[in-house]
Amino acid sequence: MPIRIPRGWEIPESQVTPEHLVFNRRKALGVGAGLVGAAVAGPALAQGAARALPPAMRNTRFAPGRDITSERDATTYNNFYEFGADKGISRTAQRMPLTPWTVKVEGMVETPREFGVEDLIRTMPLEERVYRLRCVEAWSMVIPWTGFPLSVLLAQVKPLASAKYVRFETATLPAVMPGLRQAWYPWPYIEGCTIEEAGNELSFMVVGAYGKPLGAQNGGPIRFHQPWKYGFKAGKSLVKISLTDQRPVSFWETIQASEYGFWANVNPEVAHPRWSQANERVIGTNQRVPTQLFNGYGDFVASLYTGLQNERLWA
Ligand SMILES: Nc1nc2c(c(=O)[nH]1)N[C@H]1C(S)=C(S)[C@@H](COP(=O)(O)O)O[C@H]1N2
Ligand SMILES: [Mo]
Repeated sequence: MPIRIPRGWEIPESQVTPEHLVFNRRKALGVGAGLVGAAVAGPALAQGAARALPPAMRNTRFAPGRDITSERDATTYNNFYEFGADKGISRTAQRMPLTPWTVKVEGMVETPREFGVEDLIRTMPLEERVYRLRCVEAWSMVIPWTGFPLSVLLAQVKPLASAKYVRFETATLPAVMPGLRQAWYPWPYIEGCTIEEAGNELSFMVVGAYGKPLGAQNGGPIRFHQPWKYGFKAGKSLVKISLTDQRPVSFWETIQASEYGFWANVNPEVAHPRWSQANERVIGTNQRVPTQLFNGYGDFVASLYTGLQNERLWA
């Protein structure tokens, strides 16, 4: 059989197939625990304030199948409209004080609570997950986040059976967020998901990246991430998480519902009204790679959507 040398623009097989996910999942189930591998960097200090993050084991159940994006790219190419509408907000965002910081978890719960992020970092079961991030703008990164499952946080407040949705609200700090002066935007930045999606094991509360406390530009000190959805679903710098029976209407949905819907699951076959979603630019490389259904996480999440084919699941 002739050896075929892939051209530069061709995609290695390993990046196309979700097989590695299936494999790791089986392996993880086989040994009973998903937490293996070496600890990442030890306690690290952010600039200025004494924020620390204990070492967290990498959970290899969620292998990304791609190289991790450089820390420099992930911390300097950002979407965070509260600080400005371009990608270069990281320096401006450093003005946001990240400590002390509290997040309320309230609404349709038995025991509403306000958590200090430093307390969450000390008490929650921290792990590192290397997740893909697919922006609706057709670029992507691979980022090692440190955090804990949203389900563990919600268990602390005991959601009522009547709660159907989770609503995430970002801080509004006019003194340090110049973007808020753009008064035509529907601040605060709101996002949401169903209670079933919130309970999925992939739904992750993020308090660190690259083994360090989460920087302001990435949504420090605490943000959300659901890697099978477009990145805009991941609310940054959260101050409130509410359980509700009303479907939250998000920031972007308010601006343009036809382009940014509630579900926003990644699907290469459903184009954005203004561009294709078939492939994505991998930040830090010259590559475009095919986009995968559910961003490659279908084994974990596809079952959430059975019976919902009448919903606009993909945009
Ligand atoms: N509060 C808030 N959260 C936000 C955004 C934003 O503008 N404001 N942008 C979203 C978008 S479009 C993306 S792609 C991701 C980017 O996260 P990152 O900068 O950490 O890569 O954050 C999401 N969360
Ligand atoms: Mo995005």
